[in-house]
Amino acid sequence: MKFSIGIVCFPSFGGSGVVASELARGLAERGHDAHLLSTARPGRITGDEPGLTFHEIRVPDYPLFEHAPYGLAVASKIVDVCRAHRLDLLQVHYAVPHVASGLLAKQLLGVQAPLLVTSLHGTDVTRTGSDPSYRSITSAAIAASDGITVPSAWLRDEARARLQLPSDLPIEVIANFVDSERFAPPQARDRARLQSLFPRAEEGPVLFHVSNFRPVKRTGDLIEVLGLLRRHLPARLVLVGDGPDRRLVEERAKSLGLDGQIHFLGKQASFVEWLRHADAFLLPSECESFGVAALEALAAGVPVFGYRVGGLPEVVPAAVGRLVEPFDVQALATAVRAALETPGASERLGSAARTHVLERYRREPALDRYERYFRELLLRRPPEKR
Ligand code: GMT
Repeated sequence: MKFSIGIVCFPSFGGSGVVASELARGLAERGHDAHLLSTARPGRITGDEPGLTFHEIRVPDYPLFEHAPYGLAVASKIVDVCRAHRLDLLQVHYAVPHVASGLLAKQLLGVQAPLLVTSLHGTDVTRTGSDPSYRSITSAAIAASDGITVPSAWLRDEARARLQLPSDLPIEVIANFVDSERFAPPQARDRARLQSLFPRAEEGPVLFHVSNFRPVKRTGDLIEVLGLLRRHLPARLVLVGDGPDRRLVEERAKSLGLDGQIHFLGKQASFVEWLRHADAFLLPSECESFGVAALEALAAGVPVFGYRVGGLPEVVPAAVGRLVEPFDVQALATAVRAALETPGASERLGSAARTHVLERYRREPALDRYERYFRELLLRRPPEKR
């Protein structure tokens, strides 16, 4: 059964945008009619692809508005796209404010309305969605959705508790996935690729980090870990992404005299050519419902190190990296050092990481799960709506 689906997401450098756009692309490749709705093309969707149509959500400003009403622009675009393309399903990624926009659009569309599927991601449950300013409408709109997905069992339980969702409300756990052909280890790991980013530094292990540099990522800890490690090893750190804490990270590095040992690549549509030559990936987040960035590193055969928080233990078992007590920077540095100094340890973890990803997080089985889930929802519709 082929279906037409609208997928709403934030385009920003972040896991939910990556998952939404990869899903849209994958469903289009399988012959479904996919429509991606966002304020800009998400980084990994660079042009039109067969079966995949991008619809730009415009959020016009007006001097009267202190804050442009983004949620209304989203709802309005959904209505327009549904009227023009008769969508069967609408999947909104990140609940705030997308689920409320989706529900409003659904009510306006009446009998033409698609099924509404809400895909929760993380802070839409733990921060924004459970903030008193947004909670009533977010909880009610999630509960009124026709389907709900989460990437980890941990986030399912958090959503039930924090948003006080009915205990019998079905929530489907579908783990995030990775394109394991694109994120793959190199034929041979070649540190020189990364060494060229530090022309004046002596050769040594390279740590890698990718994020949007929001406070939840605790990016300052990266610098502390680097400082602790450098008492023993000539380690360096490569950073991908940008965001509010970047300046703090740069200042802290400078104050510790580590600025020559870190290299900021900034926002990159593709960074795997560097990532796959790294020795370790650091993700010292305060919380991660899943950790797509960790998954991409594991797929590239790079072991992951971070704190035992949220859904990360579901993605990073001990065989593929180390998660330590939150927020013990010393323990984190010790774990990384042990992997780098024990002969063969980093390679063993990296090779187990690749196998772990191929067994559990490949793109095609994840697309199968989504397809199956969407079809089940569609088949449950009353006959007059099919
Ligand atoms: O929830 C967020 O903070 C944003 C979101 C994003 O768009 O990057 O991140 C969440 O969703 C990702 C995709 O499912 C997960 O990999 C991240 O772990 C999760 N972030 C948090 O839980 C902090």
